[in-house]
Amino acid sequence: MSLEACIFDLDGVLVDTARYHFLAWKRLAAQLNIKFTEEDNEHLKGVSRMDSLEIILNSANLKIDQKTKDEYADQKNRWYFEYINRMTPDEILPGSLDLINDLKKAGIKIALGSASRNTPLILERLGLENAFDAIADGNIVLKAKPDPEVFLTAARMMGVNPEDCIVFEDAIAGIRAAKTAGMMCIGIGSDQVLTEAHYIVTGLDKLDLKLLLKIFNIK
Ligand code: B16
Ligand code: MG
Repeated sequence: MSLEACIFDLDGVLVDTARYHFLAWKRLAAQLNIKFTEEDNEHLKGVSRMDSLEIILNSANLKIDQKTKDEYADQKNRWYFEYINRMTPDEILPGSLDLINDLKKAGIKIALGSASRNTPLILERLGLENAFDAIADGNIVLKAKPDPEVFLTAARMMGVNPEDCIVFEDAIAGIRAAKTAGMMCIGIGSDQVLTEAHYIVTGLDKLDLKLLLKIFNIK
């Protein structure tokens, strides 16, 4: 491969919004008398809003109609919104800005590839709304991760070949999406969980351009 572009997942890679998703889902689960732990929340990472709700309802064998599901998903999002609407640039995870600037200086394109429909608000709160060459998110993508659509859309928007892209992902579903797209993938998180990634680090602060080139043997 020649490194043309890097695609960043949002929740769990650039910012720790997983905590806010957890608190909002937990509040909804409590209202429905469903037990919901941090471990349960792991299965929702990278998964779309409606699919996340389905997972929670299925865990309690709860069958409800689509209109009620839509109301529950909207309610969860209103609670989530209260958290993200208060975010500040201080919440950008360590190493993110250094890596983004490193890549930009080297002429490598950067994109965002997220399942979240709240991406525009989160980027605005972080001051990153103009940082990316392309943004593919839950507002324009139809098929959720592990479908590769989000990453293929990002590559197409940047005009680069999928095989010349590296994806940074914290979710198993996201790693599968990147690999199905034919891209290289760095897992951000635990090496016990993200075993399918090509390489795993605990955070973007453990990476720089020199190391990326070395990992993938790019001259
Ligand atoms: P929203 P990512 C994903 O974002 C989250 O990991 C996942 O927990 C969430 O359900 C999904 O976005 C949808 O988010 O409700 O804001 O549309 O990791 O793909 O950046
Ligand atoms: Mg994520």
